[in-house]
Amino acid sequence: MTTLTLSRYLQQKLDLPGVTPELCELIRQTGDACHRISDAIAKGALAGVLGQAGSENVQGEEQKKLDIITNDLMIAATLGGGCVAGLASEEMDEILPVPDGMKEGRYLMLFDPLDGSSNIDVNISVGTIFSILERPDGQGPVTEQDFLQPGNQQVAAGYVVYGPSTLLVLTLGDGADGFTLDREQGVFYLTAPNLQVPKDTKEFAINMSNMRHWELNMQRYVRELLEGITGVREKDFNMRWVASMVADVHRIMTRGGIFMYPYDLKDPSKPGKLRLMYEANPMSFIMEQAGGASTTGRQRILDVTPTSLHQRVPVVMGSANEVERVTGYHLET
Ligand code: AHM
Ligand code: MG
Repeated sequence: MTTLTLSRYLQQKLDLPGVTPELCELIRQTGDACHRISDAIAKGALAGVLGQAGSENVQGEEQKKLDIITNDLMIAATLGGGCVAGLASEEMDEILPVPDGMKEGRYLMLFDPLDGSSNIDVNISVGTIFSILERPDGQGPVTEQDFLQPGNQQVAAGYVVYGPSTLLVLTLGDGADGFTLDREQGVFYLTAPNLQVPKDTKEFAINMSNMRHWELNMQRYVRELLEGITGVREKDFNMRWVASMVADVHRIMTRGGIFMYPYDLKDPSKPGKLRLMYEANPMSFIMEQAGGASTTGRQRILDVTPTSLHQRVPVVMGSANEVERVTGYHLET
């Protein structure tokens, strides 16, 4: 049984370039928020937290009560904690700078407080995703432009899966490590050090109901997977789709696989469903740190230059050889 707590783990990482006591403190604050979120989710109907809130977020999606509760918990744990200059969230139209009179820190945090929220009312795993950037040098109030940095500038990223147990996976740019929450103590313990995603796989995750809307190269790739052992791939593939990115990607972090939410022509104004800043960037950073790969189908996600806070991107991530194949098919056209 491991005894390394998240706090002590962070202390040990202080030798790494770019890791500061302030960054470690911000991650501890985020861990506390996720512990509270885990409690709220576990109480479910008993706490009256399920169902719709009756509002919409900036992207026109209906907000659940828990979307708002979890967003508030993330803000409460971090905004006044002295480590951030501002926050941005999938659930907030605008950035949230540290209010006047409160201590400003050097970091910017972006998060999806409740990923996979369509699963919440049916008691299936959901998650929280966060991405931490350093505020660029500058004076005056923090601006949206300060947040618009490519994913390769992230100093840390993590996700938490609220499943049968609550798991945090974290990277500080030195590999990816997994922690399990001891709910009674409220402490995360290191339980899965140095996660490694196998290069090859026989498992894929995609919402197949969109197949007719994909580009032809994506249709070709998946059709070949479905041909099985007698087809060009000469092996049988298995499919899994939880519809919570954190849960689908966590399975891949554990045993390999490929996760795709590709570009589709259903709504040409949206280049994919997932959000670059809150979902694709942090998950790509973690995936690469575990030896996996992540692209839009045409470009490494971490190299995409963001143009707006809530922008969407196609996502292909997981076992490196499989991601390379999908990307190769896209680049042929
Ligand atoms: P959300 O942040 O509003 O929950 O949306 C993102 C989720 C991802 O977790 C998941 O991969 C995807 O949406 C599921 O989409 P679909 O409904 O097409 O299965
Ligand atoms: Mg999400």
